[in-house]
Amino acid sequence: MENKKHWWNGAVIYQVYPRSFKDSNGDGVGDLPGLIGELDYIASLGVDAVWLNPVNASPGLDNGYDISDFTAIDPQYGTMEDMQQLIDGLHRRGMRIIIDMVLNHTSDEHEWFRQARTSRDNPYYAYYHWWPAEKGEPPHRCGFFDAAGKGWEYNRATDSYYLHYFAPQQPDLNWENPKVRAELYSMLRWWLDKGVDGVRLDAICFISKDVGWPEVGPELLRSEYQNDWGHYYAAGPRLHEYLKEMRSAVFSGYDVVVVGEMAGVGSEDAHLFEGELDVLYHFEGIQLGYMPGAFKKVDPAGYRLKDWKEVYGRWNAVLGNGVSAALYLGNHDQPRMVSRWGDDSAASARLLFTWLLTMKGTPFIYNGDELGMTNIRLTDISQYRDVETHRMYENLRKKGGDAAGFLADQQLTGRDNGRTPFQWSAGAAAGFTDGEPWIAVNPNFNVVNREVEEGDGGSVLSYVRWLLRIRRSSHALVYGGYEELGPSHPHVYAYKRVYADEEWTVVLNFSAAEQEWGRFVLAPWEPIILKGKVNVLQGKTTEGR
Ligand code: ISL
Repeated sequence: MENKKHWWNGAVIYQVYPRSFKDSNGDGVGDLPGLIGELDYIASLGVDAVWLNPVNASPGLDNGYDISDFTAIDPQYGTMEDMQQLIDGLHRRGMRIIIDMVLNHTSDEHEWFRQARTSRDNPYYAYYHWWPAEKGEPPHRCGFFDAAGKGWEYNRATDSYYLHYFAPQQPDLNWENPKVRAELYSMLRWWLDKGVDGVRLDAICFISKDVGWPEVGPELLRSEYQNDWGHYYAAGPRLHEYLKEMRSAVFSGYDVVVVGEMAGVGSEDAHLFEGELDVLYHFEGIQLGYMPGAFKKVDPAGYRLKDWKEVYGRWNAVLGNGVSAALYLGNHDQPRMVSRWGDDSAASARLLFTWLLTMKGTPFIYNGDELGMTNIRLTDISQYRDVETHRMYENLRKKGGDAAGFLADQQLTGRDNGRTPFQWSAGAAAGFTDGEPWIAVNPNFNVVNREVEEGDGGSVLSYVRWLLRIRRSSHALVYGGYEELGPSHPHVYAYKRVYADEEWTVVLNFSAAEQEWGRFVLAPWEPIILKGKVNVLQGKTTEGR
């Protein structure tokens, strides 16, 4: 169903991880002036909006997802003036900006928590969730980034435990408290008044907790929540109430897009977010190929294309009801797209982009993927910077687990794979910084980089630009219906996109071997795009990076 009411219907969003994008002052950390200097590059891609990962003041334990001041910019990224320049610079180039808002938790260095932890009588105590020690041990909750895997941390001054779904340094806000909600809403309005065009709400599905604090034993977790805490956390009783309230208190007054990061939410519940979110960033696709119930462990059999088709076909069926499903194959929490779903080759990158930009939904391009950047595959724990990897490693070591096996898994799944510096050129540190980069540069930067790809009509970069142009010129690829063709082929994904008398057929070989599909013989990783009967890709996909 067509819905062109808002600017984001049909938009393609480019995600910038500022820490790794471009450094302007030689401290090895990407920053806002660096990013501002590259806005022409971003505009040259042909995207509509930028989603910027958090740049708020933060001790940086989780690279900015631990905010200590919501209305200040962290000095390592720049100033509020830089932020305003970024907003204006994007607008001048006809693009929008979506900022990242972390509302499920704060940093333990946020003023609210500093106060809260001093005494049970402090007014900020009720801004967080506590379990008084006189009641004994709190019921088990999982802490994703906790070295013991625990979601409660003891605080001596108050003789109570506080809840943290992520690291102990990321205490969860108590949304039950109307003061907390009012503060967050006015903070959001403050940002929207600066001219930002949307928000990506981090881990927003976790904000409502069952404050009866039921025991969630392994049996219940298995039977009700697919053995995954994300599903339990996303099933809070007041989630929809809060999202509706936030919509009416904040977003309804602005023409902004609301993207919700929704781990643990399935397609069967997508319709419930109508009138609450505009884009539902679900995890069902990105989690394919992971072992059920084993956080960040890959299934040795890999993912199967039949499951991929099933997931996206099912989500497609819930589209068009006012909430759009995000399409993404990588982000700052994931390994590189081309390493995860392809084989690191430029051919596989082009194939994946063809799907991303011709499928129905809201596509997100993660910075660097447009160059075909690959996993770095670090070999030693000391090379990792990510709190998740370190805490999982500590946890495993405590239990005497298989450290070598863990490191092998991290080469496939570790978040740092997607966080290495953007590869601008074959120069020192890939042209990212004049200093020492905060995390290692992928050694393939001399072949995979923007500079060489600019000059190569067959590069991944050139292909992405071309595809974005094709997409923009077509109503069918953006708003058209989606119909899967030949669903039983194990390696070929084919579908039609139709709008009025405009019809496109996309045939994608998701394998490194030749495949037959009807009258076509597809080369390894080859995409075919037909507009009516015309093959628009002829000669475009055979060479180059
Ligand atoms: O819950 C999960 C799995 O069941 C996680 O995937 C979780 O939803 C995801 O890690 C949330 O990510 C976001 O919030 C984190 C931050 O570290 C990530 O970078 C961010 O994208 C904590 O703020």
